[in-house]
Amino acid sequence: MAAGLSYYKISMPLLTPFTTSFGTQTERIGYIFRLASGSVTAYSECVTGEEPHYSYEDNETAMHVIRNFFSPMIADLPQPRVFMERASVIKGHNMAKAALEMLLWDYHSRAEGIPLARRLGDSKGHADVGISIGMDSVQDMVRRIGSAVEKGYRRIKVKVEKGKEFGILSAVRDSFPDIKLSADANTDYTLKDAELLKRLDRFNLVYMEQPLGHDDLLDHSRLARQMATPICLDESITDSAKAEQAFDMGACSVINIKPGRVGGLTESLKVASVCAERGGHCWVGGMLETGVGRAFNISLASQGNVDYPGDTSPNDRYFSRDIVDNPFHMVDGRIRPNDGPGTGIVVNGAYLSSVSLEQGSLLKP
Ligand code: OSB
Ligand code: MG
Repeated sequence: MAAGLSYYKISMPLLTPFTTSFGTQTERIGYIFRLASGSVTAYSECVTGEEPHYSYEDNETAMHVIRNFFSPMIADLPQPRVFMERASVIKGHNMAKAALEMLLWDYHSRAEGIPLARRLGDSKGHADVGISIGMDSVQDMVRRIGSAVEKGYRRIKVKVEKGKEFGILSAVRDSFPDIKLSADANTDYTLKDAELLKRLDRFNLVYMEQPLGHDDLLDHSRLARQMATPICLDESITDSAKAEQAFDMGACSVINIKPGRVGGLTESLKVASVCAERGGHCWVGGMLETGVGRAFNISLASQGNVDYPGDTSPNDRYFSRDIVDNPFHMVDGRIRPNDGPGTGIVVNGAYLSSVSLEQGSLLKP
């Protein structure tokens, strides 16, 4: 059956600006994809943003490779694994690949009438939820953590950067001595900072996320040998082979899995298996997605071998109104994936168009 593929470049203001060591984000600007064939309509989201700060990909590099290389590969509606075999002729561009790979997961699970969480494998029926708190005045961070703890989040992660880590972590630990706490540096340190980083052991973090370079494993393994705090890798783990190497080298014991970063859900499941086989831990991260990308993350986070709480807050933490009519709700620090086929999200087409800067077609039915 002929498939129609459309894109929407959305711009949605965030309820609160989000500050990491690489900058402050005040809106989510990104691409939503819609695949329609017969009676089935599927959606996905590309997690790139306007600037290549988190990785080398951005919205326009993603659109370039999707328009010119990847979209023709999905015209015959292949299974996600078949698409990934075809897409492997293009090096990298994982976020762009993932956008179409996840679109096919949604498409095929909707066509078969099966919830994505179940089609992926052994779902626990819920995701355990943590929160990622951007940098702000220490006072505001402590206040926001208080409200997150009250809402029932199962793990609090704070963004840190070189020079601000002691101020943030001492204040947070003074107010909340017992919470499950982690810190994410988004690559702000080098191995020369090892002495400073070792002094963070006193804060009893469940792990420290991506302290060193975005493509480094070796220095993380050197740091891990000196620190009591476990290392969690985010940016450095771009596929399951990297995950195996990281465990072999002792570069980390925990992995933040983002389907966009590793090229989709097929590869995400492999990374989760590697973590389980090596006696490590994993959880599902986020990229401030709309309700579209969020639904994939929550289905993945509900898998049996994802054992730590993720950065998968409910929709209303990010946007005053999301583009889906059935946002997720957190109960007792958990979110249940939708029961309906595929991601189960109901996209509001009129609202999606109203928040779009641009829309168009890549494949005509
Ligand atoms: O490093 O995990 C990260 C957001 C954008 C880019 C990188 C990261 C993040 C987050 C936010 O931590 C997680 C979320 O709530 O979506
Ligand atoms: Mg991170």
